This record gives sequence, C-alpha cells and structure tokens, in this order.
Amino acid sequence: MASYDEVGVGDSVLLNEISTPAFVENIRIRFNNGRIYTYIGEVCVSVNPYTTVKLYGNDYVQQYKGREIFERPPHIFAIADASYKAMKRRGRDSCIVISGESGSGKTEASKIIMRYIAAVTNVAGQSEIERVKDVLLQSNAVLEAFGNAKTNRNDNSSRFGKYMDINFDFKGDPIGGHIENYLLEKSRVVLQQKGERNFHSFYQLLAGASDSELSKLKLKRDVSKYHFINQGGSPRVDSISDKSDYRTVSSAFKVQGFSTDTIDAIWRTVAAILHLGNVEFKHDGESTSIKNKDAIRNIAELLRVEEEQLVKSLVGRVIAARGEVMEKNHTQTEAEYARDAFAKAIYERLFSTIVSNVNTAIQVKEEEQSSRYRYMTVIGVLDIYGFEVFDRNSFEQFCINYCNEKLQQLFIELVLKQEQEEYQREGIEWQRIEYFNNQIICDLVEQNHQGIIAILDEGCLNVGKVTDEMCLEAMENKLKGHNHFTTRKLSPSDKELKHVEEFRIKHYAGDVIYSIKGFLEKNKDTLFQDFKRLMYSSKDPVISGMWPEGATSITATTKRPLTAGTLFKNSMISLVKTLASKEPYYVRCIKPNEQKSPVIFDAERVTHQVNYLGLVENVRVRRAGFAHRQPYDRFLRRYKMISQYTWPNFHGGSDMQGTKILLEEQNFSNDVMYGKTKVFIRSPQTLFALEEGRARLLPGIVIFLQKLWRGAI
Ligand code: AD9
Ligand code: MG
Repeated sequence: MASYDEVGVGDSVLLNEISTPAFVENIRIRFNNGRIYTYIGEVCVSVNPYTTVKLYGNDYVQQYKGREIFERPPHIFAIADASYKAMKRRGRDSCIVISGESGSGKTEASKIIMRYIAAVTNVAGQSEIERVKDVLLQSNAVLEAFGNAKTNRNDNSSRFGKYMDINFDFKGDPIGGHIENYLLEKSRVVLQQKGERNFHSFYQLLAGASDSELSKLKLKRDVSKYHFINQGGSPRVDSISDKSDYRTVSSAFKVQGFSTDTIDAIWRTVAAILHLGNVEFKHDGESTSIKNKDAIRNIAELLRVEEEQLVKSLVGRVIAARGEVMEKNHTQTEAEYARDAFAKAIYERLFSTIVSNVNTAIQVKEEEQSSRYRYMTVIGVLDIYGFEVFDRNSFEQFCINYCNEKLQQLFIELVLKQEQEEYQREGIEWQRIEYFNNQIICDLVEQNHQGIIAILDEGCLNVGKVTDEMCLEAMENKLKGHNHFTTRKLSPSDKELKHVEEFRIKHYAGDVIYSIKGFLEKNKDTLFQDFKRLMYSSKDPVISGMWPEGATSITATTKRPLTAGTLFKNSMISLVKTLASKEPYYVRCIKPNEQKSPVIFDAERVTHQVNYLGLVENVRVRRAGFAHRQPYDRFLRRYKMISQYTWPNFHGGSDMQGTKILLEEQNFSNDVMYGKTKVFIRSPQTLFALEEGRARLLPGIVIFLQKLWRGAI
C-alpha cells in the first residue's frame, strides 16, 4: 500500500485507474473504515459519517497545526490549516468553498473549520480575541434558528446561502468577521411539504418560551393551532430539542450583543407571523373582509401598528394614478395572496435584520481597524446550497442551480489557473488541458437582453398582461438553437418534456426540467406598498427600522425595485468576484445514503454526486499535469532513506541536487521535472514506487534508530 494511511488511497490522484467506479470504490472502502476524508490533490472530499466521530478533538488539532496537507492522513483540518497558513505566512486572503447536496455535511464542515481556526489562534489568550471567537462561533446558533428548517432530506437544512469572512490581524488572530446571506427560501414561511417544518425559530418559541412570555405574545403552546407551522404534520423531530435550542438562541442573542428591545421585537414579529397565518377572509359579493378579528388585534398589538390600517392593507390596496389616490378592494384570492406575501416579506426582513445585527456584533472594532487594518487578512467560508433536482422544479431551483453553475465555473477556472500559475512560477513547461467550460450555461441565464433572467424581467414589466406561458414563448424565440435550452415546442420529439409549460436546461451537472408556472410572480416578488407603509408606521423602532422604504409617499414616483432574479444574479456575480480574489480551498461534501445511516454506502447515489461535482474530472485535471509536487527539502526528508547518497544525510549540495541524485539513481528522471523550489512528479506510479521504497525501509530504520537510542550501535 502506497499512501499516507493504510486504507484505500488517501489522495485519489494516486489511484491506479482513474474512473468513476474506481473513485467511488476508494471512498467506499475508506468510509467503511471510518476514513471520511479523501483528497484530490488539495481538494478535500468529505463523506457525511452520520454519527459522532472522534476526529475533531485537541489531539487532532495538534496533529494538523502548521503541517503540510500531504504529511498527515486526509482531514478537513488540513484544509483549514492550509488556508490559515496562506493567510498568515503569505499574507494572502483565502477562502474555503464548501459544496455538496442537501444533507451532505456542508454546514457541519463550516463549523468544524471555524472551531479549528478558533483552536489554533490566540495563543496569548487575549480576552478581546476570545470574545470575538465566541461571537463568531455563536453566530451559528442564531442564524440556524432563523434560517434552517427540517426538510425531508436534512433535519437541520440551511435554507439560505452563507458566506462568512473572518478577519485576522497581523499576528493571525481573529478580530472580527462579516456574513453575507443569499436567497432565503421564504416560501417556507407559508407553505411546507409533508414531513417538513417551517423555520426552527417558530417551534423554538412555542416550546421554549415561558408561559408568561407566551401569554404576552398571545400564543398557545400547541403547534397544531397555527396554520403556518403545522402543514408538514411533523412538528417533532427526534434529533432536535426546540426547548433547549430556544435557550441556546436566547443566550447566543446576548453574546451577540442584541439589545433586550431587539430580542423582544424579534420574538414579537415571529409571533405576529403565526397569528397572520390564521387570518381568514370572506367575500360577501361586494368586498372582502376578515373573519377572525382576534388574530388581527393580536398582530396589530405585536407589531405596534394601527389595527385599522392593518385591516385595510390586508383587504385592499391604495393606488395612485395620475396624482389621484384610490382604494381598490382585493378579491378573496388576492387577499390571501397578499397575506402570504406579507408574511414572507416580514420574515425575510427579520432574517436580514438578524444577520445585520450579528454583523454589528462581529464587525472589526474601529480602534482595531485603525491600528491593524493595513495588515488585516481574511479567510472566507462559503456554505451554500448544492445543485437541486426535484420532481417539480421552480424558480428557487433555477436560482440555486445557476449559483452552482457560477461556482463550478470558478472552480474550474481557479483550479486550472492555480496549476498554471504554479508551473509558471516554478519555470515548468506545461500543456494546457481542455475541459468543459460551462460559461455558455452561465450566459444562458445571466446575459443582458438575451439571458433567461433578462427575459423574465422583461415579462415582469407587464405583469397582468404577460403570463408565464408568454414568457416561455419569448424564451423560445430568443434561445432557439441554444444547445443547453429546450422546450417541447423547440424539440417536439422530446418525450421527457411532458407539459407545454416546461423547459429544460442542460446544466453541467445534468439536465433539469423546470416548470415556468409561478416564475414571473416569484421574480417580481410583489409586496404592495401598503404593507411597507404599515410596517414603517410601527411604533416599535426596531420593526419600523426594517422598512425604510415605507417612508415614501404613495404619489411619489419610485424607481422600480430590482427583481428577485436580478438581485440574485448581482449577488452571485459579486460573490464570484470576492472568491476569485482569494486563494481558494475546496471541501466537496458527499451524502452516503438517504437514510441518514452511518453504515450504508449507496454507491449509486454517491456516483451521481461524484459526477455532478465533477470530481473525476478534477482528478484528471490534477493528473494531466503533474500528479504530485513537493518542495525539495520536504521531499528529501521523506524519501532520503531510499538512496545511499542521501541517507542518512545529503552532503553533496543543495536539497534540489540531493533530490536529483536520488531520482536519477532510481531511474525516475524521465518522469519528473525540477522547478525552482519544488520537484514535480508526473505519474502516480513514481510516487507509489517512492512510497513503497520508503515503507519497505522504514521498519529497518525504526529498528536501527531504536538500537541507536539504546546505545547498541
Ligand atoms: V443543507 O444543504 O443545509 O440541507 P448540509 O449543510 O450539507 O445540508 P449538514 O451539515 O446540516 O448538511 O449535515 C446534515 C447532518 O449530517 C448533520 O445534522 C449531522 O447530523 C450529520 N453530519 C454532517 N457532517 C457530520 C460530521 N462531520 N460528523 C458527524 C455529521 N455528523
Ligand atoms: Mg447546511
């Protein structure tokens, strides 16, 4: 066995055969033997163990601290350490991109990385740094309470994308951070599938608040009383204790420096949404009215708004036309739609407010900025939704999959760019290898005028007149002939496209059929001005502060707000820019089975993930150049026992010369190149042979050393 540890191959680049089955078999063997991490060069593949593994204690921290990636068995700590070293030793900003499907372990991985960084920093024990670390770590509890939910695939599924920067001072200690959140799945606030739940926060409040707190919020402890949180029919989750999580969140709020008023407003808002879900309408021929006045009274009281105004904005809307202001009644359906849009918007604003409060708590203090800013470096950690394919895919999946296209592009570009840069730096000749460039799919979605988002935006200018179907027609006209886009009309013989309202995008990770139904509405993301003004009028400054645009008068002409699609596109473009400016490290997470079992390895499911994460392609890219490279001093230290010229020490010149002599003696000259600081080994077989030689000689050396210590030599 020629690898760093004894089970399977630690670095897939060294596999004898590069194929998907061989790759999957290797991670299967390793997973079955408790090795959940495997490398592809410097990319860490992580298989969710679905059980507590003893891999993250201080003993492990010590093993990986300051070491090079290849020196120890594969571990996510090594990636965290590499990014930390890049930052600390070379002053480079770095980032760790974590990807994989729902339940594959991304969020856990991001927390393990944060804890590792916390464990290896602040050796001097400064209290301010300890506080920062505490705030950074505890931010997870708050964000997960409000942004995570139980889904059918993961009991603690993140329903938002997260990018977190951790800032370090010149000594390499964390002094603050910043969180960027992406596209919260707000439709969950009003609608959950069977077996799923709403965001954790709702259940935490009902289970954890005291009786008197609940009565102040006009709530009963019983989940089944509230329409917005009981649709999934599974309010209890074995792996979750809402009651103790409520306590954790409450104390995390305090650590984050949330004021009592803010915390109070947050829970009142959550409660108001619960009551809002119970508001029902009736239509009596002329106008729409509200059936249950109690709920309205409670909501008005909790949000500190006028009851009358609340009713008005639920049953109708004010419109301004040519300077005149008119009231227009909703139909019952419109009123229900408006209620749901209101609930979703309140929760989304609440989430953003919480994130910005967390950001205030973790932002680098001004005095730190002035004294240390010049030297400040950053590690970014990205934990974002993976590629999604459901039976029915809508606007949300469209955005998520577009996000994955962008990240895949960055991955290919950076991995290749990094390789090329290294060869250049080291003065090594290298032939560029070809790979599938998914830019064409990114363009399909994001291009100005021609892209899908642009076409949707055009449709949104005329909602009411333009229907989803008309929008699809516009796409058909503009995108006809595009290799990655089709509809039934464009390819009538395509049996998979069963409905006229469907379209298919050929993503890099596979084909996805989307249903256009609802795209326009979700893209436009309408919330009537009335609600904005209502919320702005709240007597609670925290709530009012969440709705600054409510200050605009009804007759003022306001700029059309950007659509959800365009906002998302802009945030993706800026995310990719941020990531591209940093030295990237990758963790690719794999879900071994659907049953959340620690012992099942479903090869078919894993193969699917390996394919769409492009892992085997990654191995090929890595091998196309040189499978392995090492600085001369490290190389010599590891293999010097193989040659009589270098063992026990090489005295004939530089480490580079020692390396050359060793490799020439072993007849490997044709398979290696000598860079300025590193030796590059083309084929894995050479490394195998070196590792074998080392493994064969090591026992003898150990005996030799033991004898030496005992004084027998
Ligand atoms: V989602 O896209 O947010 O739905 P994630 O984030 O990829 O998803 P998550 O990190 O939440 O998945 O992991 C799912 C569950 O797997 C966790 O709740 C743990 O129970 C389990 N898990 C994941 N990684 C580990 C680990 N390193 N050790 C132990 C783990 N358990
Ligand atoms: Mg997650």
